Formats: sequence, C-alpha cells, structure tokens
Amino acid sequence: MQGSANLNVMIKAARKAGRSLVKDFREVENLQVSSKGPGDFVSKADREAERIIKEELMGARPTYGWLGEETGETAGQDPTRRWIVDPLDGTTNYLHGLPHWAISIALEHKGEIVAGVIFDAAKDEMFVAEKGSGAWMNDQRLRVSGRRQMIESIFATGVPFAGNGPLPATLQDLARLMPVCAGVRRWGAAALDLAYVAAGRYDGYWERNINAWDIAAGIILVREAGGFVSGIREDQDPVESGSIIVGNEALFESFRKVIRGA
Ligand code: LIP
Repeated sequence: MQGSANLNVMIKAARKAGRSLVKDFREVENLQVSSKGPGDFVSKADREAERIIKEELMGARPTYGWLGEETGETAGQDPTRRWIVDPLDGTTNYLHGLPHWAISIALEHKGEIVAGVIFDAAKDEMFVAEKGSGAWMNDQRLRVSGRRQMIESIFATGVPFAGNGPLPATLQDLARLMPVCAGVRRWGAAALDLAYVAAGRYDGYWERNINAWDIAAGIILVREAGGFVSGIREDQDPVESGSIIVGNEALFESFRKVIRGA
C-alpha cells in the first residue's frame, strides 16, 4: 500500500517505538520471577514508547493536537487535527510476559478518524488503514469475514476487572451471546481485537467503557475492511462514549441486537 505522508510518519513512529518495547519485553519476561515484579519497569517502558511516538509525530506535524494515554491531551494550533495514541495497548499482557500487545496510532480530522496504524511488534504484524484506501496488514489487503451465521462466529470483548467498569452489563452480554455463537475471546488488547475483526480473524468485537486511544485506530481499520462500527446504543459515538460494537456486514445487526438485549 502506497500511503500518504501522514501514514508513513505514523508507521515510522510505530516501528521506532516497537523496537524499544520489544527490547524491554525481553527484560519483562526475566522479571516475572522477581518478588518486586516488573510493574515499575513496564510503566517506564510505556512512557518511553509514548515519548518516542510523540517526538516523531509532533516533530513531523507540530501544529496537530495530541491525546496520549500516558501524557494526556494537548490542543494544537490546528484545531481540526489530532493524534490519538496508545503506546502500549495490552499493558497487562505485556506486564505478564504475554506476547499480545500493540502500539495504536490514529489521526483524527474534524472529529473523524481518517488514518490508523496498529503495530503488533511481538508478531511483526503492521495493520494500517486510511480513509478511502483500504485496510492492510504487512501489505496484504484485509477484508472482514464472510460468515453469515452467529452460531458459526466468534467474538472478542474486554471484561471488567478489579472493580473497574460495568461488570453486570458485560456478564449479561455474555449470558445472551454465548448460547448463540461459536465462542468469545478476551485477549486483553482492544486495538488488536479490532485489527483482528478487520482481518477476518474475529467476526465481531464489543466492549463497554473503553478508552478512545484503545479503539481509534481500529475503527478506521474495520471500516476500510468493509465492517460496520457503532456505539452499543444508537446515540453513542464510540470514541466519545467508550462504548463500541463492530462486526462484518452480514452479522452486525444480529450481533448488535444480542448485545443490546433487543
Ligand atoms: C486495555 C484494553 C482492553 C481492556 C483493558 C484495557 P490498556 O487497554 O486494550 O481491551 O479490556 O481493560 O483497557 O490498558 O492495555 O491500554
């Protein structure tokens, strides 16, 4: 895929941060046995990754706004454009030495996500998409799955833990969905959940109470791969509300009805 100058800047930033996180990930695996654990080390790795990404993106586009998981929001001179960045999505996986985490970088223009990069550095899978130019993984064109039956389909989600988030609502979702599908996966990285829907690996994904930086890049990937995206409620914007449901064209309405309890 021949991307725009902005997309190439995003890919360069993701790769540079990926090299740093892969190096630190090897140390995290060694720290699992330490009594103190790798918590502080991972926080440092997370912040360093965001520093690298911010330096690359803001160096190339100094007038754009910024929203990053670690450094928060900074308005730009250009009020229409904003970077939305999660330097390490799947932090808990990374902390436990599980190789399922990603760098997520999105570009928003006038409130619409127009480009996204999700880099799974551990598996060397670079997912990219730009509005009107399709979705790609390592230069392979992506399409959402063609499954048409819920009972043949698998779905991903995030389940609240440690008292955070709407656990009762999510448990009700699972009670309605599990009997009518082929399975649910909870792999702990929303950006990769969305990238996997775009790649046809999952047939749908939903999550309640998720951050903008976790899902912004995945939204454009799913849309450019022919999938559908909405809030769980009709009136909810996924990025603003933190409530999201996505799926392939054939299943989206049936899936959304199950999650809505309609
Ligand atoms: C994580 C998401 C995941 C969600 C977790 C957490 P983080 O993001 O990717 O889908 O279920 O609660 O929010 O914290 O690893 O960037």
